[in-house]
Amino acid sequence: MPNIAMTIDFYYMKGSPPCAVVSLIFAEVGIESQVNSHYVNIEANEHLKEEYLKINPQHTAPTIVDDGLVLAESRAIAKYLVAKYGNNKYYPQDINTRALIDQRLDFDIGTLYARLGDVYYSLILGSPMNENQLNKLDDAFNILNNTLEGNKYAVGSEPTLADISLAVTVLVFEAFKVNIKRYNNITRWLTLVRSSVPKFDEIVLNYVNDCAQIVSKRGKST
Ligand SMILES: N[C@@H](CCC(=O)N[C@@H](CS)C(=O)NCC(=O)O)C(=O)O
Repeated sequence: MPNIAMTIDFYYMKGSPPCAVVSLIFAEVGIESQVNSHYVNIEANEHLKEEYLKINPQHTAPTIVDDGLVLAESRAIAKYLVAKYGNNKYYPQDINTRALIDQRLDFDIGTLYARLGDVYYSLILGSPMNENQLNKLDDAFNILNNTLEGNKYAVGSEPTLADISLAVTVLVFEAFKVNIKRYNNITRWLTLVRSSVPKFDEIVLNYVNDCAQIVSKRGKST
């Protein structure tokens, strides 16, 4: 286990895919036992309380505080933890490999996960997905499916942060009953990532189940 002097404070929300990415990285780099988790209850608006805004004015989770460093944004946190505690396993130092990993991470957060957000908000507001949203979703899946054509993982022949990040997003889509089976490469790759990143299912499925419950609960109450 990497030697860390202090505990890392981890502010998280239930059912949050970005928090799932960070939780999984804690486990993968072997520092889970040194993490001090703080649940931020979004339903009680705890993320908007002064105390939390002092830590993260962006009022999002995940946020970590590690030896005085305050960091928000799940993918930035993931890169930091892997670089600091994981000897760059999942984020190799080769410039071209990193550039491609960064590209996939940006595609995830800016396109695939963003489109998941559109679907998610429609669902919790109780409105059906409109055709434009569905076409955009299909477009994002096709881009990922094409990226994976002839490739074992999202970048290269070993799992990286790109796979962890994208696979969490795709698994959440599945929980929303989006049928991913017709995207052959994604289906094949998701199975591989789930079996080759040791704690993937153990950590991520809890978040996915909570996320699905929140959607069905809020969908019904509107
Ligand atoms: N891009 C951010 C998104 C984080 C995010 O939006 N988290 C949600 C929970 S899933 C949140 O904190 N929502 C409360 C808010 O935005 O005020 C990341 O990857 O960390």
